[in-house]
Amino acid sequence: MEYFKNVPKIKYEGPESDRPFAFKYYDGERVVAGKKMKDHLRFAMSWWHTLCAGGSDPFGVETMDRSYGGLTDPMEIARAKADAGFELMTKLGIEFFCFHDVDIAPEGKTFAESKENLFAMVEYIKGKMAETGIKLLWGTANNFGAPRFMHGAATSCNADTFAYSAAKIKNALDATIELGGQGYVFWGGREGYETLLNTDMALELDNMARLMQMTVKYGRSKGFKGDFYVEPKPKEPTKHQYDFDAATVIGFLRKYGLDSDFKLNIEANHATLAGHTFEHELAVARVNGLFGSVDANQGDPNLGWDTDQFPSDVPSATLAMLEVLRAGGFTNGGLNFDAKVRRGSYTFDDIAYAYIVGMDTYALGLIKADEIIRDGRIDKFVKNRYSSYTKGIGKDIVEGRATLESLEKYTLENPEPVMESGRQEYLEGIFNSILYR
Ligand code: XLS
Ligand code: CA
Ligand code: CA
Repeated sequence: MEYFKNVPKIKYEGPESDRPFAFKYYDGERVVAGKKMKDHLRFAMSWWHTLCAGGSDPFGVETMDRSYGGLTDPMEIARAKADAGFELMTKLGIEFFCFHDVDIAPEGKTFAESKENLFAMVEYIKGKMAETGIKLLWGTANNFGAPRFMHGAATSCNADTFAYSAAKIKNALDATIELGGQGYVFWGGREGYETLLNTDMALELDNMARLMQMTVKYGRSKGFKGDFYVEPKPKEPTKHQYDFDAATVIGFLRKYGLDSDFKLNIEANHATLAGHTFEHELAVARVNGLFGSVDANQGDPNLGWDTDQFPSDVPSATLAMLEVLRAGGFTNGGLNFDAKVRRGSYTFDDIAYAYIVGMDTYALGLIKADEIIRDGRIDKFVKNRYSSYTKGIGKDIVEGRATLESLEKYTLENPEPVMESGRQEYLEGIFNSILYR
């Protein structure tokens, strides 16, 4: 059965094309900065937003048909979702997908039944992957939706919930390994708290690390060679999320000796919720050697929550792709569209339009980031700005020869430092002139 009936195989037609079902900038085979676009961008479809979310919000029911033509049996629906997902990815030329355990298979009445459903769907999806050549970017467990997770998962006050979370992660990781996944994500979910009046923060943090340590041990023993990721987010659903932002997560990973197995999965909308820019979070991951993967989406500057919109902001995508290129590109990671169509965009056609604009936005971001690097003026400016560290007293500082005494002597013997302009507006002008030429 065909689900995206109006959607043809999407091809690159160039910016002049006025056909809606066409790429204007994304040309997977085009070589940019030494690699094919598709290998730079490694686009992934998010199973949950694309195939499961029906557009409900606190004020209204679902607007989108996710019964796949009126199906009622949960396993039949699960298979229809897989069929629809692979149809969409094939039509868009998307080579990867990401999932939570409960996205691909319905929960049963017991844990054992849920496990059976999960592995039945793993077999089904494996067949689709073999047919299409589409791969798994990363898997994860939804340890936040059900009532048992109301006080958190690894950070729950209830040890039975900790155990349940561990059991779910074991199965989600087994499913990821079985499907050849290149990553496994921990997003905080309800790992945080509402009030210190009922919270033992020290125990909760230790327990969160304990579950990650167990996961690494188990995964490596099963031959998983991919990356584990933590995805920072500052709020939603809890008031204080333990994985607030990249810097907080890096401190946590180092404290608990997890930084050689874990990297970061940076989401654009989570960066802005934390009061950072997307590129700031990517840079923090990069300079700490923990850049891993990206959840590509965007928030709304006028709304203070996680709107998970499809990315259409080209300047932001350009700054993000500059960071990705500076990090040396993706290895196991990629650009997962953790994004959903607006509630009013309720048709299957809208999903295709959303992916097209997202893919075009990142294609343009990549092209422009490469042009900025090749133009060289911005990099040259930055290099020159720090040139005082390449000679004299600056060289002594960075090479470890300076002491407080030697620097006092230097300061006593020399005149007041002479400042140079930071030239922010000049640099913003260069950025714009490359973006809009
Ligand atoms: C929620 C997160 C979530 C993770 C995977 O805000 O973005 O979807 O990416 O659990
Ligand atoms: Ca995400
Ligand atoms: Ca989000």
